[in-house]
Amino acid sequence: MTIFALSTASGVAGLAVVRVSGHLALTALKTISRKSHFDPNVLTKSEFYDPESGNLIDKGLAVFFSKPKSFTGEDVVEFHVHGGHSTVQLLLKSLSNIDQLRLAQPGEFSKRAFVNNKMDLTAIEAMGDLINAQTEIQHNQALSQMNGSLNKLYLSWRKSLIELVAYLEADIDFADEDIPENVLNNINSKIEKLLGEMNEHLKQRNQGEILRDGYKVAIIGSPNVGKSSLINSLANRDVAIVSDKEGTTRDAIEVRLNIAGFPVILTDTAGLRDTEDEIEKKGIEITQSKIKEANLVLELFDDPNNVELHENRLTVLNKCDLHNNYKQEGCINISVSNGSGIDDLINKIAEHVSNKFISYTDTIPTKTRYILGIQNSVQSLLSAKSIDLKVNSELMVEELRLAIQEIGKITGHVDVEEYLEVIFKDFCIGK
Ligand SMILES: Nc1nc2c(ncn2[C@@H]2O[C@H](COP(=O)(O)OP(=O)(O)OP(=O)(O)O)[C@@H](O)[C@H]2O)c(=O)[nH]1
Ligand SMILES: [Mg+2]
Repeated sequence: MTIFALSTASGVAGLAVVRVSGHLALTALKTISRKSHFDPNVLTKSEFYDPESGNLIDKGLAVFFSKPKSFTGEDVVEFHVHGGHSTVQLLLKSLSNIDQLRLAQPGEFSKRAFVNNKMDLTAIEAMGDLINAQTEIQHNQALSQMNGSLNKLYLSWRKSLIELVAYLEADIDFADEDIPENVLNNINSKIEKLLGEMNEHLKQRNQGEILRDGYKVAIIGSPNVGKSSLINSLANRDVAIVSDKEGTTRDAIEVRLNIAGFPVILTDTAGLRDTEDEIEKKGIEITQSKIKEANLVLELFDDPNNVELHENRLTVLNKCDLHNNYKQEGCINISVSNGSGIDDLINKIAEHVSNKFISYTDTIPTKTRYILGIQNSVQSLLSAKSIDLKVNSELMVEELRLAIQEIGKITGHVDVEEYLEVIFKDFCIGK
């Protein structure tokens, strides 16, 4: 089937792009444009007509990409028309009236790109991340992954594993063949090397989580120190109720911010104190769990005499305006009321989050799916390592196969034919 859909956001806009993919894409374009020829890759001015009524839909531009040189790997056509509901609806209706054409399902263009080997799964997922990226670092990460940084890494592991299996298979099936001694000796050290690389990669999962879910900063402290005032000030809008009554905030209130290009989630929490109030108690339990989850705890005080410095916490003294702009050593001194020190605080948060990315590379596991696949692969490699090659090489092959499968699932390659190819290529067994 040839599929079509509006590829730009719906709504009133200067332009809208409707994409068509499949063997009838060019036919659809010719039908609607009433033109008999389109050069591939050339944006061409055209009028578009409803084939049923013969009415003009719009004047716009069209481009045809001949397969396989297109996003999906199939023939693709793009209609560039004026944005807006009626034009787009008329064009979609005209397309749906053409035989063998139907509206695309969500993600169907990308799925076809994957099926036609235009992109691996990590690149496709990165494309989704790019579209959803809110901050610069998320953008950069998505772009690099879309351009194949992760795919390259996972493919290199997969290739090494396939080579290992190929060598071992050759040993099993062709025991008389001369397998170079050094190849057999190297197998364990190759497994060891892969394990090292995978574990190193897994260590960066924390960065992947931050990019995906945001760097979590919990604002905690006694009641009334100004936690809600601070979150409102940082968010630039009123997200939390502020009052001089102690114990105002009960639920945790989250705000997403972009700090120095990083996604940051700030959480305002219920003030910590002993209380008999059941609801407030619940709120304090939530605060405790937010402290555990947080990448950074920002502890707020409003009285220099109460300040306690905790390691691994950012200590902030608020209401400095009330203390003649008093400055406490070891604290970030701020006043939400007059705005002093707020920039210092933002810089400090930025410093903490960017420190997490000091060893940042563009190959970090950005999805739980990747992490699980690699963890399973590591387990299989550990089992393989523990097997004596001379006693049970078949079992070792089995474990390595599992590892290959796990990595293959991440990128979307799971093809057994590949082992055979390597055997024939490296060992000339067909003789
Ligand atoms: N003078 C002064 N007052 C402040 C400052 N920041 C907050 N306040 C006041 O302190 C009081 C408490 O502020 P909140 O932001 O509600 O405090 P909280 O920590 O969220 O309190 P709970 O939700 O009860 O835990 C309010 O009356 C604020 O106006 C400041 O920098 N200077
Ligand atoms: Mg509050």
